[in-house]
Amino acid sequence: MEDIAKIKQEIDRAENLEELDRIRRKYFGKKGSISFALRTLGTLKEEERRKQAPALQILKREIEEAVKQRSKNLAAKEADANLSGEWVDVSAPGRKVRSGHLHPLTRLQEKVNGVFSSLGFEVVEGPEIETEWYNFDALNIPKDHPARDMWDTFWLKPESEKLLLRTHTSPVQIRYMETHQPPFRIIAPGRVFRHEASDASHDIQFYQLEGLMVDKDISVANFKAVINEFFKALFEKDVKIRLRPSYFPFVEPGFEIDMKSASGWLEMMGAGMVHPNVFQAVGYNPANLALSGAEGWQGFAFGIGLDRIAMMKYKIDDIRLFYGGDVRFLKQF
Ligand code: YSA
Repeated sequence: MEDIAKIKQEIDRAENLEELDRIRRKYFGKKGSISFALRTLGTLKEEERRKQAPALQILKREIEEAVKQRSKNLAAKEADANLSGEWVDVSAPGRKVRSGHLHPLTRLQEKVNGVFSSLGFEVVEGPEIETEWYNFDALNIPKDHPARDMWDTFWLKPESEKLLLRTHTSPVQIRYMETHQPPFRIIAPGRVFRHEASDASHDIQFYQLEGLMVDKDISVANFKAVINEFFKALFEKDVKIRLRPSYFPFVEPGFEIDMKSASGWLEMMGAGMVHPNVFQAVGYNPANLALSGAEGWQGFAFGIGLDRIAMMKYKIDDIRLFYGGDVRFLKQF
């Protein structure tokens, strides 16, 4: 008991955690005296061991408890001391937290999706890696057809598998029609890739937004109404657009839509009335236009160049700025 009292005093006199740990090791470390006494218990004669063991256990428990208590007190003291050394200057100017924001093309895509949603279009998606069938054949562009040159293609290895990075979002038309029945209206935004020289209005990757509306008695007039509404809602003013006759194998008739800018007309999208061969490729019965079309399906489709729309909306004169990763450019949005 005398020992216990002495050791406890020693523990209570420890002025910091470091000193306390030194005392703890003195008794409980590998070579500590209490550890040693406990270890040697086994070497004592039975009678002697019976006498000493209970006292030693009491000593061990009491000292451990005393160390624990002192450690708690010292830790609380040290925490207080640390806090009193800290202070806050409430008059100092705050540190500004810099917040990021969406890329201008993502913002534009969200806006465009919103406009088409308000016109009753559902947003769908398709894969960026496509098969030759969806990117070309099902769209009435057979092998060796000169129209394949319009979509300079990145083919994936091994070439025998005929996989490619989609050159336009039009394959989503086929994927959707294969699993859905008309009437419907959809848009499919996404990234496309072309193996072509880049300049201020062309890049090797860019964003398109496919649109497709299929129903009975759909005409170019419906397309014009939708597209006029789209431009008005997006630019929040009347903008000048024009339809130019053009050729895409998956539409008949086909056209391109240009928008007037300060520097002249800029091509924004391709479009047209879905070709009967495309409807046949997905198992739809196409309308016979010669017989007024009442029995079959008709539809219009379009593919908007989203980067070009963004260039017009945000007054950007070089498409490559979108992909340069220059923070000085991105910060302006
Ligand atoms: C046509 C008829 C339909 O029924 C449906 C869709 C289409 C569009 C067709 N799939 C297509 O890709 N046409 S396109 O080659 O003329 O591209 C469409 C739009 O993408 C262009 O009007 C232009 O705005 C944009 N574009 C084309 N090449 C580009 C580009 N934008 C940036 N960089 C390029 N290299």
